[in-house]
This record gives sequence, structure tokens and C-alpha cells, in this order.
Amino acid sequence: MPAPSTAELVARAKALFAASFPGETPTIAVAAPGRINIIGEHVDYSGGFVFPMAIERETVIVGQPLVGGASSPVAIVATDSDAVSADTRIVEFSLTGLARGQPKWANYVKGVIANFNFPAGAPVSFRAAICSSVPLGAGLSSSAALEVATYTFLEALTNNGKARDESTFVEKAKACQKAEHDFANVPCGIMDQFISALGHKDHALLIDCKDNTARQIPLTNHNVQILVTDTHVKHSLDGSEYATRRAQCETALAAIQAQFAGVPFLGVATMDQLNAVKDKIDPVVYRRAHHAIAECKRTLDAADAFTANNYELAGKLMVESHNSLRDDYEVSCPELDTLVKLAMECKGVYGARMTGGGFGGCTVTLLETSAVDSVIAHLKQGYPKAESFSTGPAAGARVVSL
Ligand code: GAF
Repeated sequence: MPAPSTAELVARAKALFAASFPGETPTIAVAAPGRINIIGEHVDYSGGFVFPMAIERETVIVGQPLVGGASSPVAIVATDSDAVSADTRIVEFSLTGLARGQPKWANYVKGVIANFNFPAGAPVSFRAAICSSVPLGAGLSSSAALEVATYTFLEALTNNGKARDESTFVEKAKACQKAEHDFANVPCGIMDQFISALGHKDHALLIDCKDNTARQIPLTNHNVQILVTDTHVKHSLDGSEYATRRAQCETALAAIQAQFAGVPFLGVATMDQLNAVKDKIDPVVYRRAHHAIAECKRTLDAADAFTANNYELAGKLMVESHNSLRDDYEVSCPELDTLVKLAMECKGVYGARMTGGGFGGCTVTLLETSAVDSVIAHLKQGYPKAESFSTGPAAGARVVSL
């Protein structure tokens, strides 16, 4: 099924708004995309390099300021998500003293409000309706899309309908990341919020997470595509496993720092430095750090390979990344491994790997456009639950037409 266009999502959100708030009309519409990561996995929280792109699946919010009424400012927010039980699809909450609670989906909205730097005179009460084409729980950052869309909505609400200047994107990504930490209890890095805020159409983004600088890398060769394939599995250990991986990277970094001055992040450490402390750390911690250090180099090499249209090399690096995530970082799962193996059996495929946090979710396959249909069929034959779509690099968060 092709994804709905932004205009179609806005129309759906307007219909939801009209049904939820009879007689009212939205004055603001914003959109923010989900993402895939092409390469550079589990290194953002280690100050490493990541190479994500925004996808043609996004979250739209339409709304209006709410004037008068309650003495303390409030938000009334509606969603039409099937994943939310019908009786919790509209929530009202105070904009002051925000705390995590039920329903869970509203925590992403609350978390962003709590971390939004309201200009003097604000906060302002509002009504909003949310619709999304980002699959939930598929590792495509539906949560970052909701956070960044919420932030962009608040920008427009408090800035005469306009988003803030793009130069403020790091502040935006950090506020949304903090929302995820504090209100969803996920100790994520900054990649997902960063790309949702700063994605550009036809570009992937090389982000240097040690200082949050980024370079847009054009991906405009229409003979080559990225296919996203959902395993439709999500293993339940991911929350605690994610935090464990972070802690293991910090342990490795501490060992390196004890021996070498001037290594602020694991992502800037060298393999020689890691090998010099190998005897002082647990073998599992060593393997985690080995992945992180090798992955940063692969990511820089892959960004160069894409720039040079060298898809053979880019694909080879993607497969190496997957193998390292499977064997050293241990965040893959049999279903992801199966999809990667099946993809690599096909003619016209350059490379494939898991994308995002792992333990389920999606793979990404770099392939020739002419091979898309046959590869989708092969994946489906070998793994019947597979559901695929191809996507070009999409635009990041923005105010859109109503
Ligand atoms: C999740 C996190 F949210 C990101 O910050 C990143 O660490 C990713 O997993 C793994 O690369 O999407």
C-alpha cells in the first residue's frame, strides 16, 4: 500500500479534529517523519557517527489555540491510532505540573511540552488532532515523529504559525530526546529526533554525535532504492537490553580513559586503545566496544561510498554492520537475520541490515530499483510475515498547508 501523502494525512487529521471538537476549525498543521538508519547503529549514545534518513511515513498534527475557559492552561489532544483503545483517544491535561501517566501515547506529547522553552506570555492552551502513517512498534521511530511533530506544533502555536529557524534544530532534537528519556523511560541517543527534525528531501544525514554537527549527503540516484521490510516481531527485552548496551559502552570507555587521556567518547576511541585495555575488561564489554568503534569507521566509509555512487562498497559495509550487530552487539534476532539472508540471495541487492534499536522491527535493503518487485516477492516467500515498502529520503519536520 502506498503511503498517504501529506495532504491526505492532513485531511484525515482535519476530519478527526472536526469529529473530536465539533464546530472548531484548526489553524495550524505540522508534519514530522519517521526514519530509517542506513548505517551507524547503536553508536549515537557513544558520540559516534550515524547515517539516517527521514522516510515517506510521517505524523501530522493539526490544531488551534484554545482561548479562555480553564484557569490553568490545558491541552486537549485526539488521535485516531488503532493501537489506542477507543476510550483513550482524546485526552485533556494541564500544561503545568506535567507528569507521566495514562494513556501512554500522550506521554510523548506531555514530555515535549514539559521540555519546550515557551516564550514569555505562553504557555497557550490548545486543541489538536494527530494522525500518522509511521508504523507503530516497527523500529521506524514513530515516537520521535510524534515528539518532533509536537515540538513543531508548539513552535507554530507560539510563533505566529511559523516553525523556528532551522538553526535551532539541535535544541529541538535535545528537547525531544529528553522527552523520551523522562516521559517514555527510554535512554535513547539523539539520532531519531535529530533526523526527524533536520531531514531534507533526497538527502541522508551524516551526524557526528560527539558534537551534534551534521552534513546532508545527497541520495538522488533513482536507479537505486532503499527497501524497508518489517519482521512484524518485537521482542520484549529491548527496553532493558538497550540500557545494558549503553552501560557496557560506558564501562569500556572508562577503562580506555583510565589509560589514555583525551578520549571523551567511545565513538572517538581507536581500536588500538581498545585492544590495549582488552585484558582489563569483560569479553562481552570488549565485543560491545569493538562494534561501536568499528561501526563509526564503517559509517564514515559508507557516507563516502554513497557520495561516490559506490553502492557495492556501501552494501558490503551494511552487511558488515549487520553481522557486527548480530555477533558482537547482540541486538539482532533470528527474524532480522533471516530477512537479511534472503535479501542477500537476490540479484540486484547491494546490501541489507537491521535498522534501529533491534530485537525485531525492520531491515533496510539497498538495491537496484529494477529489482524491487522480485526482492519483495523473494522476502515474502521465505518469510511470509514480511511487509516491505521502498522509500526515498523525505523532508524533516515542517509547517504544512491546511
Ligand atoms: C533507537 C534509539 F532511539 C536511537 O537513539 C539509537 O540508539 C538506535 O536505537 C540504535 O542506533 O532507535
